[in-house]
Amino acid sequence: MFEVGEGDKSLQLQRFLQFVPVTGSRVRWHVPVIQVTGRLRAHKRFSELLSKEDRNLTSVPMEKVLSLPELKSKPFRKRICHVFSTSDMKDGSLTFEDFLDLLSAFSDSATLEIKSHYAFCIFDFDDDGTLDGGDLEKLVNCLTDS
Ligand SMILES: [Ca+2]
Repeated sequence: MFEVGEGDKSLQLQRFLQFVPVTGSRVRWHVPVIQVTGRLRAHKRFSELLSKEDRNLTSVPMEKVLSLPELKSKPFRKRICHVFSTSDMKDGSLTFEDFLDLLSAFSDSATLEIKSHYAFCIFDFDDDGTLDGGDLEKLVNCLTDS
């Protein structure tokens, strides 16, 4: 599917994006595609993920995010949390802004560039900026749940 240079078995983001038909002139990774009413609904859902004693927390633990019906059947759900999380603890927890980014990227309004960017990030399991054999192996393991 992807051609890489001789001896180069990795695929970098720019090369990955060459396979994606690009429309529009500017790529904005954090496009606020969710409008005000959507943000209010998103905040309500975000708040519902926090229990009463957790309401003072600014981020939702990954385990709670994984309970969302939209993520339950996704094989990459934990990886998705890690990609969108800005937590310094690298624990996959999401702030409300992280949560908005996640919802924006998976919304119908997100551009192909945004979806492609995050797809690359999700598949780049070791966060080294390239897709290689190790990433492909983990991807297959996620799909086969092994
Ligand atoms: Ca990688």
